[in-house]
Amino acid sequence: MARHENLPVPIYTTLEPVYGTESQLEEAELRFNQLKSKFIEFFGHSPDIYARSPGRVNLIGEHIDYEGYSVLPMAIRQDTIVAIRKHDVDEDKVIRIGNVNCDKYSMCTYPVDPEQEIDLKNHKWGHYFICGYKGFYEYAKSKGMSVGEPLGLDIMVDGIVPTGSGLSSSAAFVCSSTIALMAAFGMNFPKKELAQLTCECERHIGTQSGGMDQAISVMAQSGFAELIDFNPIRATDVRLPSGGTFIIAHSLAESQKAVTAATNYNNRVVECRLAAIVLAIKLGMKPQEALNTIKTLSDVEEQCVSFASTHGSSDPILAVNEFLNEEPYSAEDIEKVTEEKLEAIFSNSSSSLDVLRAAKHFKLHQRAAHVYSEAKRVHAFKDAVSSNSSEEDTLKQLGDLMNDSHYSCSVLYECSCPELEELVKICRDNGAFGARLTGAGWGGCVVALVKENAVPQFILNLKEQFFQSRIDRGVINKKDLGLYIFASKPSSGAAIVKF
Ligand code: NG1
Ligand code: MG
Repeated sequence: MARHENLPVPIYTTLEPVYGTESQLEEAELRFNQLKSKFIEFFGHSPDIYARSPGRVNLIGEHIDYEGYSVLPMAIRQDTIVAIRKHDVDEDKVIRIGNVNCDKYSMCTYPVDPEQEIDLKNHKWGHYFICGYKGFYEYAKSKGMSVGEPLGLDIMVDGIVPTGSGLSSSAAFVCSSTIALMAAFGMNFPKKELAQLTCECERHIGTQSGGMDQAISVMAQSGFAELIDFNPIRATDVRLPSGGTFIIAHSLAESQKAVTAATNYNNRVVECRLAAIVLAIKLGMKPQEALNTIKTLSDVEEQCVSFASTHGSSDPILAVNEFLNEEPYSAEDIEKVTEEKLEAIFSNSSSSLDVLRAAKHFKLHQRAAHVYSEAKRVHAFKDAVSSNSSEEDTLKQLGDLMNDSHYSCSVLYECSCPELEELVKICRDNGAFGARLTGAGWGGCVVALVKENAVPQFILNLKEQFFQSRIDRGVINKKDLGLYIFASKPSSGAAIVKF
């Protein structure tokens, strides 16, 4: 059987194969109809074609995709749909991007030049489409495909993945945009190529992300979580135990990753790189060689093998314990080991230089300890799912791994926040097997594993114990509660729809 990362994006002429249940299908039909009417109202034409791509919840494996380690997410039913029409040669050469939610997201226009720079100082929602636009042209060019002179485009977007919640609304938007463009040009790339190119092009927004979100959005299969490996990208179906349900709940702290990158997300990417370089040098590599070859913590594993002869194990956590100080490092401490200025190490990455300017110190031991232990938990999770233990035991094991993951994110990686801590505790107090922050953190959602038949009561309890006080204070509207807490089944991945 062909592995699905090698297949192209499926093209459907009806919505049934995409939206699993009857109620989802009804909702989707409404949304597609509304999208089409808005498109005609704004642009005076029907769209040529549609693409959709879902958000995701990461079950385990946080902040390790950019270090080269496998992660285990599943797609959620909430997605972004993009309708597109390519202009004729005699029409105006401009990209117009509208949104069905035009009160919140006003129309954006951009030039058609695929080499345009994205104005990061002036963040606009339409920038995510332009990421996909640039990515599409860069990819086509690198493959020698002829796409002709850039033409104008009409775009209309409908996204229902909650933003700033760690559920990857950004990847859903970038992937659906790129796939819509590809389809409008009559092309279809293998999913693993799309996952790679959308990961790279989302970096135009200024975060040095790994590839998890785009990979799962493009490659998800209904009914399965996926073990995603990188270098090369692969997706392996993981069937979850039937007696448990994943509940997603929003802490209502919005994590604005694009705005806080220098102190949060990109800061951790830089710390991991520095931890990897220092560790490799301590394990015997020449500083210059380490600077040239060591990009991620997974690159250091080879060095750890030499360590096994003296320590009886090549477990990188042993090397972290032996060689990385628990006290935070100053830039000078690190430069003594690397024999190179930090500014010089990161000279070709302006977002990393922003990190260096903002950082007071670097916690190399803690970040590396998180990454190496989290990488192991992903495989333990996958093994627990496929073990022969009773369902109850399996769910307990999965819950324990989720709790350990949260502890590591919170204490070692420091990407939690008070609202997430409160919500995780409430989930556990109400009988969840396990609960953890999901996505980048610093706000956004938690995911909790709950016994299937306890789900309705669990949701009621969370409403009472976490959300009610926020409704009373006017933070959210009671009628919107369903957006902030819901059960999620593994949903399907990206698709092209042509009616
Ligand atoms: P969010 O912030 O949830 O979209 C981010 C990264 C992922 C991964 C997680 C942490 C982007 C687009 N995504 O996800 O690649 O590193 O954080 O595990 O930046
Ligand atoms: Mg995102």
